[in-house]
Amino acid sequence: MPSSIYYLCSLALAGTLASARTITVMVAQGGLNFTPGTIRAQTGDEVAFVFTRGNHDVTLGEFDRPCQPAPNAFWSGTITIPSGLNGNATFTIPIRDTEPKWIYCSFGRHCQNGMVGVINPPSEGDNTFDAYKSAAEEAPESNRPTAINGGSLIVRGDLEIPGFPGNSESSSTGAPTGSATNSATASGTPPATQTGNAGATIQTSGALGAVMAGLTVGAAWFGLI
Ligand SMILES: [Cu+2]
Repeated sequence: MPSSIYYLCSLALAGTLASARTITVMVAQGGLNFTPGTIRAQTGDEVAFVFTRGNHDVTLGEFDRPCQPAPNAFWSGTITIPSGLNGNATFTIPIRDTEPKWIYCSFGRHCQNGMVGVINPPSEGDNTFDAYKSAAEEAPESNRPTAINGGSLIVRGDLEIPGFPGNSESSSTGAPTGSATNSATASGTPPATQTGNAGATIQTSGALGAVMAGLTVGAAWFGLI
């Protein structure tokens, strides 16, 4: 009997692993939006936000407070990718429950201009993607957390993010792309280590958060999409 139980448990585990997905969301590929804007994910899935251009972020908000971060919100940090630069960044969050998660870009007035989305919207009721988007248009301002939180950031190619250790390491060796990992867990955030051969990975840390906050100010100074 123990072997049968073990077998069944193994089957259950294999089933769980097999069904976990990574759902890709493109950031600002065709304007100020997330594509798709409505994301359906199951517990155990991951959602990967891919940044390829402009100045953007992804922030966890709340339906009733559009363009404002939720308590302990996940935040990618402001990611700046100048046009013509060969590089991209991916911020991946784990999905730990199927509660609705309202998201927005806090850069400039992107949230007010429609750069919002939702993971697992309610199946009924008034809290819809369109309602959130409409309410965001009226939001007086956008705010964001002070540090990258709640996910892992992978940077690839020539993209330079101040304070991102993988970039300096890869450039100092002369390699076109490098691999470096820096893992440090922010308080209250379960670790989710990722590594990549063609990228550099970072977990949230207090020091990086401070640097990224500075980057946000710098990016805002440029004032462009
Ligand atoms: Cu944006």
